[in-house]
Amino acid sequence: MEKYYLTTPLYYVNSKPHIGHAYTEIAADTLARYHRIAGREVLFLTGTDEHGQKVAKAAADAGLAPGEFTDKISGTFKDLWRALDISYDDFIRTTEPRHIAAVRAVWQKLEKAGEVYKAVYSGWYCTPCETFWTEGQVLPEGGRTLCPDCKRPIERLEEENYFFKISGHRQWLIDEIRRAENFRILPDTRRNEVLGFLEHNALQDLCISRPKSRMPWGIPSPLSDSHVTYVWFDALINYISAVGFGADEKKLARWWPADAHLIGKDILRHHAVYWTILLRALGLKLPRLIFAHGWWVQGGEKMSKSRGNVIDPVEIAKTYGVDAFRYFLLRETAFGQDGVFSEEAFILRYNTDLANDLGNLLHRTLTMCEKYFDGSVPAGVSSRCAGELKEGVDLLESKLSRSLEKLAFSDALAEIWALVGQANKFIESSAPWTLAREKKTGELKVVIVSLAEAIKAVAQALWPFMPSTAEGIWRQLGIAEPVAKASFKKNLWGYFEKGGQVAKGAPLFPRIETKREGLR
Ligand code: ME8
Repeated sequence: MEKYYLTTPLYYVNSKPHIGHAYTEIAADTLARYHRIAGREVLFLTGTDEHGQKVAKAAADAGLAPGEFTDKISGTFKDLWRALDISYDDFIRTTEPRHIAAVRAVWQKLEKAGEVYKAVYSGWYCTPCETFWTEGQVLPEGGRTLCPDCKRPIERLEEENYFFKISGHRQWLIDEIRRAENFRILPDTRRNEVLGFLEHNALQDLCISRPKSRMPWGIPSPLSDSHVTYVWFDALINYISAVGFGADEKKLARWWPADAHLIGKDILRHHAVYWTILLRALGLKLPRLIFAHGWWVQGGEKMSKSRGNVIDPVEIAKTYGVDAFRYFLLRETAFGQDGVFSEEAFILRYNTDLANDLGNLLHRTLTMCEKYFDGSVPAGVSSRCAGELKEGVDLLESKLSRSLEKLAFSDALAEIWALVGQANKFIESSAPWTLAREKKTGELKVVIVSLAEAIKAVAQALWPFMPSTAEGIWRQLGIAEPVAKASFKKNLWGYFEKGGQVAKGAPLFPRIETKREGLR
């Protein structure tokens, strides 16, 4: 069976998750579900990044020992993923023994290969970004020195550390990115950003440790009792520690390289430059794809807990439903671009796309099944007697796979909604109420069967995005879930040739009339 290994970033556990984290997770979940029903064996990895100065500080602020604090916050991520129907296969925490062992194995392998050395690090450090900055990169402002990325104050460090030799890796990486065969960076804007960085900067060897005396909350280096691993160097290794690096060669060979690393554009360089070079130094293949999506912004700034401009995904999902939330995030903006979350925009999409277009299509169709055929999809309509929706149904799966191959979630949803729109128009143009009045039962049957076939196809295509909605539609159409999932690739017209019994339920998406108090 073909495999598909996909990962999300490991989120810092300095505070509970917001919609930015939910976004990456929902996109990854959609992709994982899509590849599963397309017949692949999927490994969907997510988890939490638990070491480093930022987390240690958050624990101290909360008055808890780091381990106690990270257990608690890591748990809130797991709870949210459960609430949002995230079907991850593995959740890795960087404090787990399997990960710690792999990080230590990486240190040892690099040392053996002569890739690490000790020297004095003299430069700057940004704790919110957990990033080292050189003198030339930082922003001096009014007597303070700011991080060039997040624009917050940073501290000066002068300490003995270990370095990983990366300066000689520039040219092959540029060549690989340009070739874009086995290793791709998407979208193109991000690929160009990485190429620009590599072409205009000399690579500086990467500092990969912190002195234990200053920052004890990290994985001890096997090379020195007085150093722990720099948090980014620790965290990136998760993508191989979870698949057995240093412990289970067979598992590693089965899953590596990753098919897709989904990340936000904030951590592109760490993945596209430092991670790829580390892989090369370890003799491992590069991932097939790094996709850096855009940000949810609020008040012109990236939504982030430390800026205090976050929206709580739990609240949104509780108020409007998990699937509506999943739909909005993936439909509203193209995956590579930034998006603005507003409740007005959310309600508009909900009422237009979900309540009106999709909800009404199902409701009207099932009402006609009840009214004209005793609650059934009538039998006896040959699949050769196609009906005008057939072409849209036949093409849906290939359109979907073309869009999802590029992680164009919004386009994929637009394709599905094009069929929904076509089906709604078909109801108007075929006027089944007239056919019923004029007792044209044969024609009426073709209309109802066509609509049932189209809705079934819509639900199948929708399942990766909105699993419980799709399952609800199958239930109302009287289709068993395993049958619907198994037949995804052969999403063929003709399922209702023998008819079927429907079970109309409550509307899927009751209209929202008023905006809730208190949300922006
Ligand atoms: O960077 N919009 O963790 P993190 C969209 N631990 N996505 C957002 C977002 C926003 N406003 N805010 C966060 C780290 N994200 C490291 C990663 S990986 C080995 C280590 C999402 O908790 C997006 O995926 O800061 C981003 O890259 C990630 O959360 C950063 O999460």
